[in-house]
Amino acid sequence: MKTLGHTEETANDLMENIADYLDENTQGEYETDARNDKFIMPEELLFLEKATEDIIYGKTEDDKTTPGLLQYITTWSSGQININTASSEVLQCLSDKMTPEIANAIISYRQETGENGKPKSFKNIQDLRLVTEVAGEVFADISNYVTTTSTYFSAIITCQNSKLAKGSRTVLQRTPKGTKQVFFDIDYTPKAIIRPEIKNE
Ligand SMILES: [Ca+2]
Repeated sequence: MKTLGHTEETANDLMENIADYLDENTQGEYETDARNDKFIMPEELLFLEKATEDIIYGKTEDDKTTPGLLQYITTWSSGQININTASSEVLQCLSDKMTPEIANAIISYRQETGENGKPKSFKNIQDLRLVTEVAGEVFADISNYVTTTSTYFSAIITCQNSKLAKGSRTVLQRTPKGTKQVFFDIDYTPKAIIRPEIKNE
């Protein structure tokens, strides 16, 4: 959240709110309607007192845009960050030592052209050392939290005309035995795709 421009206080309040919502303990400050279990989907954050729509979906004020948290988080994960696909903001969350410059160096490496004419990718996490900026210290700090393959894939299908926007979402998990569907929401319309003049009917 600090990477997105929120204050430490806003970040800490939301962190405590999330912790109370998640943990089995029911004695916290933010236990009203808490699930006391894992989140099922990222949008559940909207139930939380400290997660305002501005934080979740982002806002633009005085020409300054604060991106929404929703595009950086997930509830389906192997627990590791894919260095072949992660955004600069997500990479920066891996370590205090991961500056925006180092995160951008990783992204620049991915955009270079490899031997086969395609963009380069990290074949394994040791390949991260090929990025000079990821010095020994940074690598040691993040190596346990990163991977080079994604396990979960989310697909959002939307239909839209001048009056109506409708969508659905599925989440697939790649397993050694093949791909399985782990989530399906038949009535999911991402707020970001709805133009201001269009309302669901
Ligand atoms: Ca709790």
